[in-house]
Amino acid sequence: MSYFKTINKIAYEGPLSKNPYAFKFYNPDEKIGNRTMEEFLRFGVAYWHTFTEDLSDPFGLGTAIRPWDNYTGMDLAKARVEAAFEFFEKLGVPYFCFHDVDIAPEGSTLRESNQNLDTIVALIKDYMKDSKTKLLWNTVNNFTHPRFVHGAASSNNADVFAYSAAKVKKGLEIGKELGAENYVFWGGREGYESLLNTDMKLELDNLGRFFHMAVDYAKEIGFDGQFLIEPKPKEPTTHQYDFDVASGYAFLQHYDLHEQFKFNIEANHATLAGHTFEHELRYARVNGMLGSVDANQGHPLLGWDTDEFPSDLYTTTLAMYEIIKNGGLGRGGLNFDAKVRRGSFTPEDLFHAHIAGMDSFAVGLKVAQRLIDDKVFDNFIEDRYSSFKEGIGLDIVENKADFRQLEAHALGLTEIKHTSGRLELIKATINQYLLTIYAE
Ligand code: XUL
Ligand code: CO
Repeated sequence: MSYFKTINKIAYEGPLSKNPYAFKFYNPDEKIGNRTMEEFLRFGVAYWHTFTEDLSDPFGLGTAIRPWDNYTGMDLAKARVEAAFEFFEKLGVPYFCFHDVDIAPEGSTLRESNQNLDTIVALIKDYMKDSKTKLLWNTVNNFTHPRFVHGAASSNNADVFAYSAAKVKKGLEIGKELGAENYVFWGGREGYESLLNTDMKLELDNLGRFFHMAVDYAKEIGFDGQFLIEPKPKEPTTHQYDFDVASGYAFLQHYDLHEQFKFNIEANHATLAGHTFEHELRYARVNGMLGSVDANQGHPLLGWDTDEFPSDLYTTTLAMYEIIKNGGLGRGGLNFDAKVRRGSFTPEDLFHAHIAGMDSFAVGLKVAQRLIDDKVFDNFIEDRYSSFKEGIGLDIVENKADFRQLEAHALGLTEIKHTSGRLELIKATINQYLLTIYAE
């Protein structure tokens, strides 16, 4: 049975195409450097937003109209798998991602939930045999059910810690079974609402213990996916422990987990933390911790996670700049943790949204590669820090200077000369690159 009958395989038709069901910029086979766009961008579809989500919000019921709406229970779960693989095939996307509860309904006991998962995982495995689409990462949802009211691995309740561990254990087994490239931890309830009733030290220690147990179990069963922490500062909790990359990195180092984990960086989470997307990518990159990306964008006027499909080319360019400088994403990818707007409720909108996101990142990739080839930032930055290439600056970076020597240098200064930061020129140059990349 076909769920998207009216839609054919999405092809690349070039920047001037007027076909809404074609890529204008994402050309999977086009070489950028020594990799194809498909190999570089490693796009993934988020199962929850595309197949499970009904577009409800805190003030309104779901609006989504989906071809699998007339099914319920396990039949619904199976229909979604069938629809998902048709969607992947038509979009030509190399990866997908899911939480346990996205693919199979929870049963009335943990045992029953696991049985439901086994049935659906077997079905997914079957579809994967004939599909080029692989599993970028899976995770478990340890935040929606009321049992997680006080947290999961950071709960005050040891039974919930155990339940959460059992779910992650199953998640790792599923990751192994389906050959997941990564396993993600997003701590939706791993934080607190108020310090007045919270033992922060115990919660952090328990979270550290939990991650160590996960690492140990993965090793034990031979699951070799890369472990990723996805930072988010707030929502649903008031304060989440994996606040941003910097605090997450400090946590990982403190609990001696930094060799086992990298970060899955989400654009909208970065802005919620008061950072730009590229700040989070840069912070992870320069510390060797950039693992994967949840590609979306927030709304500048709203203070919550709107999870929009990426369309801002300026941001995709600066994001791809970081990713190229990182040498790509390795086992990671660009997962569209993004949902269509509540008003975009038709199945066709799922295609338009992904095409928009894929095209936006393809442009970002091309422009960023050109900026790098032409050393637009590199030349500016090298020049700007040239004082560290000789004299006292060289002594500083070679760890040869001390406070006495620096004082002597400062006392001998008659004036301090500065050079312009040239920010307006740099921004204008980015605009020029953005507007001329397809002009040739
Ligand atoms: C929530 C979020 C999650 C994670 C996976 O804000 O981003 O969907 O990506 O749990
Ligand atoms: Co996410």
